Amino acid sequence: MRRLILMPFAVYALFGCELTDVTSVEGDLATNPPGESGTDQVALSVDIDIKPASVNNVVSLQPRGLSMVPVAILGTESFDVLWVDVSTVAFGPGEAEPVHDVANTCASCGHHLQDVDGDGVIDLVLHFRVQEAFDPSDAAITEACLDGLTLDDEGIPEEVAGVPFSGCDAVRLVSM
Ligand SMILES: [Ca+2]
Ligand SMILES: [Ca+2]
Repeated sequence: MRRLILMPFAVYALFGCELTDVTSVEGDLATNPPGESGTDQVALSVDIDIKPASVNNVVSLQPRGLSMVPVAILGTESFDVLWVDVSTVAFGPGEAEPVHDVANTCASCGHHLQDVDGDGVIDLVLHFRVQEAFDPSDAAITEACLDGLTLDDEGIPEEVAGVPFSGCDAVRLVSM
């Protein structure tokens, strides 16, 4: 383990460049979650779908109203969305919190379980205020990420309880 940690630093020192191989590390963790060491804080990689009904994922930055952007955390065989601690979830550069007020402000707000991609595995749909997730200065970004923690409850496999997770999806911000 020590060698694994030291090597990237050695490479960094030699070439002065940033390592970009994070994706493969996360991919490995998705199928082989952190084990006995317990100190590994690299996030589990999850799949998310910004605007589940949309492929282009266009989000309007128009500064009016409480426009919401839905984001689905996709469940898989190795990641049950019931593990998600919704209170820890943050989305976008602005790290917006999911909207909790289901009853009053709008019918489609709050979060719910739905199989949005039709793969037979339940997904978790959360809603975020566009203005909290994005700022006009973010207009050029092409990807937005969501992260959070899993619950640390009984019934959740120990290796995935109370651990960070993260996922990204393409997005196109428009200001008109
Ligand atoms: Ca989408
Ligand atoms: Ca699904």
